[in-house]
Amino acid sequence: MAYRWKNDLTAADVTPYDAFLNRRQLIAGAAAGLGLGAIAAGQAHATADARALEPNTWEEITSYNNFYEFGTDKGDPARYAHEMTTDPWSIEIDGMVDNPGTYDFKDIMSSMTIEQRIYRLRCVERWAMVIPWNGFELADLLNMVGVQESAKYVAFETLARPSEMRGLRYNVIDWPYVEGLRLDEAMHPLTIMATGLYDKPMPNQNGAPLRLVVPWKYGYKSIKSVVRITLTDKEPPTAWGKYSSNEYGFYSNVNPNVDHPRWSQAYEQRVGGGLLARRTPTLMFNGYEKEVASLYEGMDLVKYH
Ligand SMILES: Nc1nc2c(c(=O)[nH]1)N[C@H]1C(S)=C(S)[C@@H](COP(=O)(O)O)O[C@H]1N2
Ligand SMILES: [Mo]
Repeated sequence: MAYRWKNDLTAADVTPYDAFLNRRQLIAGAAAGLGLGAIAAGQAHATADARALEPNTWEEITSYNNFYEFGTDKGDPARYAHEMTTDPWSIEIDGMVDNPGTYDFKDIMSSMTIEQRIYRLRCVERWAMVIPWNGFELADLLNMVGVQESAKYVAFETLARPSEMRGLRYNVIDWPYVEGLRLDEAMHPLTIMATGLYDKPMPNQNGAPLRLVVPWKYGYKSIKSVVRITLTDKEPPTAWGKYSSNEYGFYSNVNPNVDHPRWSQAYEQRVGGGLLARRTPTLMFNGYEKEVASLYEGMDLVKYH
């Protein structure tokens, strides 16, 4: 990639104290406006941005998780994921690539540019967070191994080690957990392999040592603890798509206008306390419409949900 992606949620915009103060004032201003029963459209929009920019705490991000390999309770990953060995770790990269092989995680880390990306995460279950990830662009890794002309999709696979993953005793979904992206989605500069959060190595419950993050799609696309990446010309099967294809489509773009068959997706709820925890409208492509809408131009987003 010739350039580095800079969006509205980089550390530079979020961390400085004056920016923080600014957001606080926006929130306070909006709250006052609410009391008077009058929020200008612009002010309401600023409030939504202020809410979106406030990262969740380390505690929230590492104690409320979905990682079914360790159980289906939100607290199970924090309780049991420490049983997973993450060192050594290697990733098999195969299929339609020039340099297939087994790549050591440490070698990958030393050849990639690690940056901080503060992204919204929206689970299909309607809870949402803002997470300061560290990681590298998936495109950089794919360019390193050399994607062949014939490749159209990227398939991903999670570790499946029954001795260290107690959730594998239950056939909730087919193990290993698998996911997939279209090649242009995988190459998009917003798509990262995350290797840490809050500038610390990735906690096991969040998908150590590296997991995919695709911020404009429902959280289940962001597959954890990846051991295999395959370039292919066929749309790859996905763990939740195999479970129920009409509920969990291949694309799974966050979309307030396409409901889950069993619940509305018009609203979401931030994990975490106080004023920020209120129900708020779901954002198209999770707030990344400007960056990714062109990937889906002319596509029927209901049919290809
Ligand atoms: N291997 C694997 N990856 C997974 C999951 C899982 O159960 N197994 N859950 C997904 C879901 S549903 C969500 S919402 C996110 C949650 O990521 P977090 O726990 O880091 O917030 O991880 C996704 N990746
Ligand atoms: Mo999820």
